[in-house]
Amino acid sequence: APAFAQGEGHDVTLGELNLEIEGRSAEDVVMTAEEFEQAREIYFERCAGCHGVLRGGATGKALTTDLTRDLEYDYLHSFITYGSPAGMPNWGTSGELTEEEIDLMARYLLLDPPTPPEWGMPEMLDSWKVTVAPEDRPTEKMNDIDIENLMSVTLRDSGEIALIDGGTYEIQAIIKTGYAVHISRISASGRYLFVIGRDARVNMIDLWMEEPANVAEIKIGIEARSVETSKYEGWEDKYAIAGAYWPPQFVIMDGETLEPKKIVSTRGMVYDDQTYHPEPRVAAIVASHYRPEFIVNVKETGKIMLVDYTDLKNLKTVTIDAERFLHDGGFDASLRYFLVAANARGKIAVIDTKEDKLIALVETEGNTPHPGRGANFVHPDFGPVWATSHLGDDTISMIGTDPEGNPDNAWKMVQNFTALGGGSLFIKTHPNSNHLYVDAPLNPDAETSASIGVFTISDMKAGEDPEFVTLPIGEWAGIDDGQPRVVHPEFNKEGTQVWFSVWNAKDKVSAIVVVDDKTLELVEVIKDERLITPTGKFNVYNTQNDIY
Ligand code: DHE
Repeated sequence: APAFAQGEGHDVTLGELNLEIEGRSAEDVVMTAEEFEQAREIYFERCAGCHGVLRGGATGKALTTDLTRDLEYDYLHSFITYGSPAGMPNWGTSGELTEEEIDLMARYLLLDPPTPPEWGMPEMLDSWKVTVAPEDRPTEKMNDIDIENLMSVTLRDSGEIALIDGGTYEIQAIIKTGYAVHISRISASGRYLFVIGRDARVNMIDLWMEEPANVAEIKIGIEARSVETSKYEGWEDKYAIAGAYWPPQFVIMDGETLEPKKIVSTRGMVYDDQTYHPEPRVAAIVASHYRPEFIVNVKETGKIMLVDYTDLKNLKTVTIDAERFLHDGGFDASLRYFLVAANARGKIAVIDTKEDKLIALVETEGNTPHPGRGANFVHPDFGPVWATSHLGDDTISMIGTDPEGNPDNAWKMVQNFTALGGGSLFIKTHPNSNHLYVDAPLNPDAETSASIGVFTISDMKAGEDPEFVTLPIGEWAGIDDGQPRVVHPEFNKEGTQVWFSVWNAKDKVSAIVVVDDKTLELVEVIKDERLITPTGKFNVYNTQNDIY
């Protein structure tokens, strides 16, 4: 813990900042060192993802002290309590932060943020563990699990994943991982599962073992969100890559052991005004199917790096100027084009991964596009499209993705329509489905945040707002304690059933609800005391093959 609440050699008082807070005097310190440490932790867990460790802003507003001291304590206090329709959660009224914690955070924001330490090769090697060496692993699949239909489910607040059978709904394993696992990705062969925690711990799980378990792990930084593995022909399972929020960097690792091979810093110039940015965080990473490359999206500088992994010593990288605040995205149905949201700029950047070029920057009409990996389907009038929902409002935007068959619609926003409400994070369909599912977990209204909107694709018409039906997934889960949010639709392998997480507080009952895709009827409610705060779910086959 720092000796002082602010690194200026003394505890800063309210008087020194000319701040008046009801019930406190000018001689009072803004906060004690102990409070500072507690606030730093809350900031890391709840705020840094959107606002940045150095508080430069991205999905959330900048919170540097030149701004916060003008806004003043009362404003910060009420903003944290009530949130905003543009995506700031209502930490107070939702009960997620207590009144004391909100007061603490409002005061914390008046002080300069501490800079966390660097994390280079020595730290990575220190944290690297191979628990089962490649030569000690099975040479064939040793279990009778239907691996392709497994779901890897993030148990956010218990620091675990659950492997659940997509056919029988049985929990096959609960595996300890990093704090608040963010995503799961699958190796090209389908054998290895990689997960990354918010604390930047990468776990590698061997699905062939009699009981799937960790075989290697490493911590690649202090804070992270993305992991992926090489998928190009001839390079299957050869490398893994993980991207960090802090320090801003990515690392390419051996695909069998996670041995760190090459660390690349992403600090540098913002693409447009070419000023230096100290914290350009690594957002989504995908593996190209057209070249031996990783596609690394750098948030604050707005650059997309196409990193050729064939020669790590003579690393060739194509760096594309795209747009600031790149966040999440996915491929089109042909897997040739990659679409990524520059979310705080309301744009989608489209990369042709065959030609290694930016081919379009499409403006969506909604506020803050948040596609997850997006949804691909064939629209009756527009042909193949990719769709995203939005964090800041209820808009769904569709972009044409077929330059050969439907050139007039290609890389244009062909239509916007509305779903349940703002606060949407994910949208999903499957090649075998005629439905498009949209969530709204961050909507301030409890009923909306516990529901899913469903559109029928074959009924969609150019120029007409499609109707949708609302599935009361939260109600179907039968949980009467807390205020669970319904998040992240994910299909089973066949595309016949769709799973939703009913995400409740850590000490309350959560569930997974499975729905029949044809009839939209409830199939199963999976409840188990081990299912603590389920959020993302990743079907092995669909994730391995980028089907969404
Ligand atoms: Fe995520 C994907 C970052 C909050 C669940 N999230 C991603 C990706 C990034 C990201 C960069 C893309 C990874 C990739 O494809 O390689 N997420 C962030 C944040 O910075 C943010 C806004 C704030 C934070 O503090 O983390 C954030 N995310 C959340 C949540 O609160 C969610 C709902 C619950 C949770 O588990 O933390 C959440 N994020 C997810 C999920 C995906 C994801 C389920 C993967 C979607 C997919 O289908 O691929």
